[in-house]
Amino acid sequence: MHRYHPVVATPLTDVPASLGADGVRRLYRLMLLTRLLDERLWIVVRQGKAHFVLTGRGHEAAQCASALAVHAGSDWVYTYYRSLGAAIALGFTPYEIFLGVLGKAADPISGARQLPNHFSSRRLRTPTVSSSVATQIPHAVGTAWATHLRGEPVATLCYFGEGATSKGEFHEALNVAGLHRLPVVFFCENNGWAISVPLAEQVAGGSVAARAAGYGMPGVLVDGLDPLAVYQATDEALRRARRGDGPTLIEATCLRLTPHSSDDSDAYRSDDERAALAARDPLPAFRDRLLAAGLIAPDEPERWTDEFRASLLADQDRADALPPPTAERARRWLYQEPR
Ligand SMILES: Cc1ncc(C[n+]2csc(CCOP(=O)(O)OP(=O)(O)O)c2C)c(N)n1
Repeated sequence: MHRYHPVVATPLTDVPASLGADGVRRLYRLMLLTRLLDERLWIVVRQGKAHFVLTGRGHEAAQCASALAVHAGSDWVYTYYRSLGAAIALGFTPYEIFLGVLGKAADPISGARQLPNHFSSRRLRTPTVSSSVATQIPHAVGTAWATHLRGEPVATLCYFGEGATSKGEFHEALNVAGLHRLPVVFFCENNGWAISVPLAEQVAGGSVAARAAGYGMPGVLVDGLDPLAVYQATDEALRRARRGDGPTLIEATCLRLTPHSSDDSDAYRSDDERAALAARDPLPAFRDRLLAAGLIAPDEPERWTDEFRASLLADQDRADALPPPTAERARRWLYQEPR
């Protein structure tokens, strides 16, 4: 018994050619997997198995769709702590993410030395990032400058929130990128909140995209709840960068459907505000759009949900069975080793 029975399928007219129908199905599956992993990670914290988690619920459309436009393993990507969906779409596995969240020695990102979800991988060309807000932005510009000097036809994509655009690093980095027409795409996920500080108290002028004009680059405002629009905008900006036409600043409007982190009470938002956000959740909206277009079958969302839930539980158990790092490792790489 399924709830969805589209009678007449209406074709989607805005599927980007480079994504295609298969790409659209893949995008929905990635968003769904990200959401189910996200929910699982918060349960793991409530179970007392992990001390902290920070996810991107409500950002899945912006994150998964933009990451699908990356040439993974060739382009460079700087994520931030909220980039769970981008990480999954780039090729990090849920098992790897459980290893970090559960603080296991086998965590491939940092051996559990960093906070969870500070994604890095040599294979995926995602350099390590700091928890310090906005520090990845000048790093991304440095990477773009290096690839530019070497004449490599690759782009660098850099993710951050709108709160990060108040930091000096953002302005310095965009100035250098604009000045030298570097192959970098700045991707701002604007969820309206920097922890408890609303956009109106954080971003002078009220628009992130408009700031691009001051740095001599295009600023693109995109609906971050519409995965196809996000894919199109990011794909175009990355192509521009790869062919040597310079940087772009994209502002994708998103929703933060959870507290800032598992350590945040969310007390500064009312129940009514949270309910209004939940009603605009991008995941069921995209599902219904694809069902109506006949791009996914009526039974697929539920079937995929069951499959993903089972595989995530198996991943969690497999990761949970492994040991934590040894105490001796805590100081390694911090001080010079005794000779
Ligand atoms: C330099 C610095 N200042 C403050 C913090 C504490 N902090 C962590 S996340 C965050 C909010 C950032 O908001 P935003 O950039 O909008 O991203 P979001 O978390 O909303 O995705 C702050 C203030 C920090 N990590 N680093």
